Amino acid sequence: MDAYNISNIKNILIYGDETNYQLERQALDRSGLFNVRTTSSSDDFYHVLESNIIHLIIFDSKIGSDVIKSLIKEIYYKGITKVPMVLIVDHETIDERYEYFNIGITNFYERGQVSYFVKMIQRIDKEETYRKSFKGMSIAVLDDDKLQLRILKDILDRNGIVDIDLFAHPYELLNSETIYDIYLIDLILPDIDGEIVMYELRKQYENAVIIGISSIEKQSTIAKVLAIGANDYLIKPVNEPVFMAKLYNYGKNLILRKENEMKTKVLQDLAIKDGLTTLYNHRHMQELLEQFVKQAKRYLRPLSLMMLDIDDFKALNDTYGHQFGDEVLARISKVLLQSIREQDIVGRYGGEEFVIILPETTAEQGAIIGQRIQKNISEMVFKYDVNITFSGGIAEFEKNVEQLIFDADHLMYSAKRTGKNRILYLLEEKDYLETYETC
Ligand code: GH3
Ligand code: MG
Ligand code: MG
Repeated sequence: MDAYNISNIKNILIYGDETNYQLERQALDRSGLFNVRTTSSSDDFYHVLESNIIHLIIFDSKIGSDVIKSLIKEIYYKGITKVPMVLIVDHETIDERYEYFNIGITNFYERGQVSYFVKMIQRIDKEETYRKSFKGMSIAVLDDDKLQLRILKDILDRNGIVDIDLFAHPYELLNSETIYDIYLIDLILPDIDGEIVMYELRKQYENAVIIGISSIEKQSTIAKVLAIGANDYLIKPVNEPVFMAKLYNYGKNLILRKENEMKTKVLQDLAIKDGLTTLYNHRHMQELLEQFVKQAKRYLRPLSLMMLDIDDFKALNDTYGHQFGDEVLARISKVLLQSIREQDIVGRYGGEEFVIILPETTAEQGAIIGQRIQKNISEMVFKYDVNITFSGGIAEFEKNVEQLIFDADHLMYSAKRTGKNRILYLLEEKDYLETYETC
């Protein structure tokens, strides 16, 4: 569904004596998520790292901090890509852990909490995904001081962020058509104050991350910038680790928000679409029809409704199986979509019944679409030399939704009754029995 579900951690390398982390090893294997290599020789360790892609390294603290330190030093020395590094700890103090953290250990795992072990790795994995997405964020930096621009760009470059645009004048940024994820705004600028720039940006982009950067340390200034809608305020010269950590946190929130928006969209789609054909479902078509009827009424515009039902579909299912029937329904839906005009809306009304809303269309004009559908369906080639035909009815709006559906349904029934494989529509004054025409 989305990029956030792709896992980054597949190949894991563990350094240490396996008898000390048997349970953890088993948990990894049981999860079926990872390929695990273990070693307790430094030569083998480097060899594996150099000849394989490893996504996560786990060290067992039982092998001693000196060994671990020299292994990590060597990793950096050899220029092996940085990956998350977990340390299995027992009773290490905070100070000891801090020392490990400083040499590059990213996560600590308390030996024995096996049920948490795989979850922790999955959490690291997710964090890696955020880091990757974060590196892809677009950032605008606005500062009239070229040196400052360069300093900030260097920091961002060093941290793997590539999508950076630099602006030396506020109007350049305000007139830019590009929408950025993150805005870094200097406070003192020519012509307009940075505060006003931030205010304008916030007005336009509710969700953007806006950070003020300035050498002004006055609390009242900071308060004002934050009140205007900036997410944060940093004092120059920025401290790189703090700056990046803050940026990462804001970026992560942005990613989470986008992720949620995407999930909501998927859920909304599920609620209005039919799973097999991906056409709108009955309920949604009903809602759309009501909206279109309102419009047609208000603006006195024509509106037609086409109902279609596949002929003898039960027999097809009975002969060739339900699975084949499903394939036919899915393929027919695509052809229906290709046969309509841009303004028309097609939905699956029920099992093998479809409905098409034809805005700005009289029944007579709708008949042209009916013909096209019949032609396109008749040209489809199916397995077993099966031929698919439709019976249908096209009714034009007169009074209300119920009348429209009733008329289209009635015509469809007449089409069935008079031999199937035809779409009927009413010409003018209706007499439900006799005045219809065939497409
Ligand atoms: P008629 O020409 O009178 O419309 O006959 P028919 O057989 O098409 O109509 P009937 O209403 O008797 O049967 C409809 C069949 O459509 C029965 C049902 O099994 C099949 N059907 C409904 N929904 C699905 C579906 O999602 N997949 C498949 N494979 N078949 C479906
Ligand atoms: Mg039916
Ligand atoms: Mg049918």
